[in-house]
Amino acid sequence: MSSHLKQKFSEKIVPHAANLKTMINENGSLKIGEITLAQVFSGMKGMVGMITETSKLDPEEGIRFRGFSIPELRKVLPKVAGGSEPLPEGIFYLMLTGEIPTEVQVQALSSEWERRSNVPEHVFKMLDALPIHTHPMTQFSAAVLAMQTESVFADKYQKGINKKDYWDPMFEDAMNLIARLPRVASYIYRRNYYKNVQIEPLKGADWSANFAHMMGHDTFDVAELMRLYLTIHADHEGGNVSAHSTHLVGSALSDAYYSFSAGLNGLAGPLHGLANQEVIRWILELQKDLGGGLPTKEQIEQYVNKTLVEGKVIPGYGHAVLRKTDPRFIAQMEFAKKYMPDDDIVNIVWRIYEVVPEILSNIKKIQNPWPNVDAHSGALLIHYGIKEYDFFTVMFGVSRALGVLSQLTISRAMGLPIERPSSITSDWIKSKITASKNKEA
Ligand code: HAX
Repeated sequence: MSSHLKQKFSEKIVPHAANLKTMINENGSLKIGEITLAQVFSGMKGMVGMITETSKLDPEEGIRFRGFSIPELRKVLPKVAGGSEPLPEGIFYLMLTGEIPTEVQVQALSSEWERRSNVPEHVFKMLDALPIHTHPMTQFSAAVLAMQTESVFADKYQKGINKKDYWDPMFEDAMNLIARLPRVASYIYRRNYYKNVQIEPLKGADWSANFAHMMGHDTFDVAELMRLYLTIHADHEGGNVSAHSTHLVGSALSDAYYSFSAGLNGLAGPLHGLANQEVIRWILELQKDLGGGLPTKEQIEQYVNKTLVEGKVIPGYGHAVLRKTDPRFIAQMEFAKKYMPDDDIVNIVWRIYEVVPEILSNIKKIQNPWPNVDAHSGALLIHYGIKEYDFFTVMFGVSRALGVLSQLTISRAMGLPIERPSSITSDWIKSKITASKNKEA
């Protein structure tokens, strides 16, 4: 065992997986839901179809990580000296083991990630070969894939490994990949926006502070924002596109690099993670079109209606599961109230929040008129000079790795099988409807 965390994970997961097997053997025929035709055509909303241990989303209350809400985690997870935001190392520990770590355990994890953070040279060469206009998310996903050369899982599988031990090399891959992500992401950032002038990592820093440092934004406040940002974006149960794609690809025993790269490709969609870039793009356009400064509520209202008439979505609003304001939005709002209450863009975000829910709730088809995590995040970054908004989803991706890779490791320990749901044709449905009508007649 190379680390305390690995030892702890193994002690918890091995008996847990065995207990689950017994539970399923004894209760496998228990019905936990019914599937309607409407659900099949609604992107499988509300269908229960997979196990995710790391977090659970409540439509009214928001996300809970192993039972802890975001406000609770901001209180109980370890922080740096003088800081008030949680270290994302802590949420990773929690998601893997179900326990809140101590400060010492979190520091040990920071040090372990530092030791594992070396990125092979070919990854940078590959990035440098891509045209500079390549979207940062494409670069990020390609870099993760290029690092697949380092997969311990793929290597062990080729050499022949017992199924019951799959989780061990997957744990190694998850830890190595997470450790390397800030270096890769900041390389892309500096390549794209700072003429490829790169900044060497800090020694002895936590994961978030080091990321901010390598991006070239080196103040205590930015490191605090980074800690909050990387904590709250980490996981949102299993059905969202990035988590589900990572899980699906991993179920074929593709290693962590293949699986997470797939997850990133899903995160890059504008209805999912890319919404954080779209929010800022939309706000900046709104501000420009309305002559700059802080627009009035009436002006914002008109602009929102114009966007809707053009057949576009209001980015940062709505959610497939949530039915209330996202607690991740609230957490960021609280941060902004503390650090930047007079910032123009932040105030536009707050004014949009006063206007949009009422407009969207008057549109019958929209299930959730409230803001999601992406409605606020960009404004905080811009305040600190991180203005390159097409990079924002990369930062989301760095955080999302914590959730989906801890679940991937758990999935291998639980021996979850290859995922293979059934699909149907519309002819099949028509014949089913006819048969049911004939039965009634
Ligand atoms: N603006 C305009 N129309 C919206 C809308 C919004 N913010 N939210 C939903 N709608 C529309 C949908 O496009 C859909 O219209 P059609 O039937 O014409 O296709 C209808 O309302 C019903 O949608 P829904 O059932 O309420 O929501 P979905 O589960 O289908 O979609 C989305 C959820 C998040 C994709 C949706 O709310 C949306 O497009 N929001 C804007 C983009 C966004 O902020 N995405 C980020 C979501 C959070 C996340 O994953 N972050 O990473």
